[in-house]
Amino acid sequence: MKFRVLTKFRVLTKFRHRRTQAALLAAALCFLPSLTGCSSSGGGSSSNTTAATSNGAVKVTIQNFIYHPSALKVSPGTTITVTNQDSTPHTLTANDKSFDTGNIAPGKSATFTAPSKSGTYAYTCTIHPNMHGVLTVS
Ligand SMILES: [Cu+2]
Repeated sequence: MKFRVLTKFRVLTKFRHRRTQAALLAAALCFLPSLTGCSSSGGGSSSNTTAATSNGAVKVTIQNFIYHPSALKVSPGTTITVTNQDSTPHTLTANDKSFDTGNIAPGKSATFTAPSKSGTYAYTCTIHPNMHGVLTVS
């Protein structure tokens, strides 16, 4: 009886020892991805900044609730074509209402004319006010 208890205890300690080893191994494995983890982030596109344009065709694409580019520089009176590549309608509407595409259905395009007055015009989507862009006329 005494012996039995002793072996049982031994098995238990052996098992415990194994568990701590496993825990240490797991901790070591968890530590490795944390070292390399920071390099896999950064999904934002860097192409969404200012686009210098001529008087030719100026295009804005809406994709994933983002205007591409979100900052656009054009000459006064330029015609700008806005294409909606999302599956929900969007607008491109100046905050001061100086231009407005109205609702653009999914997959459709609309045009608007840049103001004749130089300046910086912030615009948004009236359906999704968290969408923003800036049109610079100069
Ligand atoms: Cu929208």
